[in-house]
Amino acid sequence: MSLIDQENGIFPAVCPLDCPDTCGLLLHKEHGRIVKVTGNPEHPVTRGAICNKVRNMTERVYHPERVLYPLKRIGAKGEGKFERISWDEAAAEIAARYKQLIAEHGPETILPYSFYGNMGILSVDGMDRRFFNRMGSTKLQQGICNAAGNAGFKYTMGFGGGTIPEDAAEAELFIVWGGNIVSTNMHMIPIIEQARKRGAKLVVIDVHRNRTAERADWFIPLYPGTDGALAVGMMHVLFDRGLVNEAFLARYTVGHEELREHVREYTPELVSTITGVPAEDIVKLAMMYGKTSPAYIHIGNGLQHHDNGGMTVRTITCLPALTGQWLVKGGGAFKSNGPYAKVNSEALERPDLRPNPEARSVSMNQLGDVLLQLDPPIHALFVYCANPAVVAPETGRVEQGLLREDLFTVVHDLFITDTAKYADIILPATSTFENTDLYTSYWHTYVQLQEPVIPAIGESKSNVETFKLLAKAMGFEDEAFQETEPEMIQAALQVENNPYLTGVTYEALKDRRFVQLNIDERLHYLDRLTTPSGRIELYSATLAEAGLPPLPTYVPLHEGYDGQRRPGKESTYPLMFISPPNHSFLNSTFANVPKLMRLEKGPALQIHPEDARHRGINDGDEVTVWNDRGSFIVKALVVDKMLPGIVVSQGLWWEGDNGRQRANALTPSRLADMGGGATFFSTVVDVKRNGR
Ligand SMILES: Nc1nc2c(c(=O)[nH]1)N[C@H]1C(S)=C(S)[C@@H](COP(=O)(O)OP(=O)(O)OC[C@H]3O[C@@H](n4cnc5c(=O)[nH]c(N)nc54)[C@H](O)[C@@H]3O)O[C@H]1N2
Ligand SMILES: Nc1nc2c(c(=O)[nH]1)N[C@H]1C(S)=C(S)[C@@H](COP(=O)(O)OP(=O)(O)OC[C@H]3O[C@@H](n4cnc5c(=O)[nH]c(N)nc54)[C@H](O)[C@@H]3O)O[C@H]1N2
Ligand code: SF4
Ligand SMILES: [Mo]
Repeated sequence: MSLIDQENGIFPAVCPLDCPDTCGLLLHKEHGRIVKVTGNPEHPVTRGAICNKVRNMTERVYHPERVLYPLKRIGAKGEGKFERISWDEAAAEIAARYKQLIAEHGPETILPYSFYGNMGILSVDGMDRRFFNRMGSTKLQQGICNAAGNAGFKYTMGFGGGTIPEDAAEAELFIVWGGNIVSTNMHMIPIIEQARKRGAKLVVIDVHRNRTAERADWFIPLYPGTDGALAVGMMHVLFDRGLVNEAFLARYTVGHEELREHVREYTPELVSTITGVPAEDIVKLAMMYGKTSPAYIHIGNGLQHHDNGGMTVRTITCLPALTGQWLVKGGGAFKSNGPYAKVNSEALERPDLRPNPEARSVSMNQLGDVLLQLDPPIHALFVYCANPAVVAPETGRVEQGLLREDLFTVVHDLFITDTAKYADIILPATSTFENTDLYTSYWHTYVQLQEPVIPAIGESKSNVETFKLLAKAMGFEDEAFQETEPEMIQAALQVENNPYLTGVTYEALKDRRFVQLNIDERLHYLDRLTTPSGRIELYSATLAEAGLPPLPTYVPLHEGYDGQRRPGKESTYPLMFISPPNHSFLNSTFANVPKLMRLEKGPALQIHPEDARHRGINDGDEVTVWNDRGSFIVKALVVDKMLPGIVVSQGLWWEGDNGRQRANALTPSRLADMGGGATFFSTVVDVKRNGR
């Protein structure tokens, strides 16, 4: 009997959210309904602990506002008025519009916009890709999350994977750099706490005294976008005090002599004026790093959402090479361990189906510009597993684009999100507990299988089913659109060039639920230095060719200030605005779940007492935050948690009753230095008290 048919019981599941932990879950079913979600104690890494968000997952799955059937717009765009239609009508209308647009303008007039609202590989890198490849749509560069940092890591190391959690457990020093792991990677915390019991230290380097910093042995606040300077300052001290591992440098790196010369100018005194970190603290940090082994660096996502994000991560990634920490179990650095579990994307996405391999591609970070300025224009947008009206930079421009009368927009989601309000057609999506899918983690080393535990709610359909149906309506007859989920999983796991996937099979997943990657020491990152030189590239000729500094370098932000309040060339407002995730939402997911909204108490702006005083702002005042891109209305929290000149608003809220609750109204759509990354945090604003 399938799990769906069992009315009562406890069934295994996988957390589908875009979170490194990829927890094993247990779904408790009574009378055919999930009544409770708990952690699966058998999961080797997450061990039965889950976050409060997902403990409340039933509030999302059975939310009264879930979209239950296809909807067609009857009001004005953005007004949110829809009427029920059937799937047949929806599919017929979408196919007719697409065929007409393709005949008139060619397939590149259609743009898919997706991200990882569900991390299921079949859902977001599977049948959907086949559909848009076969059609020949414009391609989407998905740089919104970690693109700059991952590119930076790879310039240094070649391969993207870093230190795995089991190894990190052995560290004596944990540096959490630009990440808020208490909220965003909670299973790393018990690993650190266990190590602290035997004397290990936790250092947090951040622009904000976040929840993780509150726990640290040492919190080092600094100015946004200046981390690269801090890292080269540390290198200066490491070379200067003879704390580098010469044998490692000679054997595994290129460019150490150039680097030694290059960092001479970055004295602690100079670096202090850039970062705002006292010179003696820079020396202390470098000495601590140089003398403690194993020393682990957790590179967060926050520090790379900047103009210089790629270079910052590339630079930090060089630190373990200076001290030889890449050779020490528990040492090294982590940015994303996703690459270890890289599946067969060609088999899944079928780029061979594409009639136009050279089709243009556009950045998801510039959706506003793409919709308003691209020539030839986009006439149809298909959004799934993403909520760009809230999460994309410059949402004012995104909104303007979505308002275009000649744009045909389809949104596949569980809810009428702020984006879906602008849709011509909304298609209802299943929750992942209603689907079959494959999950890898970008932190730990276990692969997991989800099988449906409850039937699809209402008329909702999974991404796989939806794109199969649309393929049929379009008349795509390729066998790729007939494949079942198990067949797709088998194809995904058959990879010639990824030794880590050896032994990970569909059968093993069915049998054991959690199947570990084949990570043994021989296959660790130092044997996979896939840089052009086959070594760790402290000097990168590839970067030089790309017109970027070949050596680790501090590059000031276009929009921001350094420790001396020297402005970037686009800094026209006085305060730097940082808008990282909050504890109770997952990007904009859960921002419509009342219980979790209440816990977060509404959007807020943390402002330093000095900055508040100049502006006559008191704790609890309603304020407007603004710049040339737009404005954002929030409650002020006057707190001493950042250096003066920095304001912080956590969480991505939906538009709210005043229509102005979106932090991304203020953020820029400029691209970062590498990987087409987003620059959310390289933003300047001003703040005033409302009601005057
Ligand atoms: N609860 C919760 N968990 C999540 C998410 C969520 O929304 N909520 N989102 C998920 C996703 S998609 C991701 S990518 C990860 C992200 O999780 P993390 O890797 O933790 O990254 P962020 O939370 O984006 O940012 C972390 C920190 O970066 C800091 N920061 C900003 N600019 C700078 C800077 O220039 N230098 C330094 N040193 N620090 C800076 C911010 O103050 C913030 O404290 O979390 C995932 N997990
Ligand atoms: N200011 C600021 N902006 C940011 C960030 C920040 O720190 N600050 N973080 C950025 C980062 S790191 C990221 S990753 C992005 C995230 O941006 P998004 O990936 O767009 O994340 P969500 O807002 O969670 O939207 C996901 C949507 O997918 C839907 N969904 C879930 N499962 C399914 C499914 O199976 N099928 C379909 N069709 N839909 C589904 C959900 O209901 C939800 O509406 O946001 C970025 N934006
Ligand atoms: S959001 Fe993260 S911590 Fe919470 S259950 Fe999912 S994977 Fe685990
Ligand atoms: Mo992300």
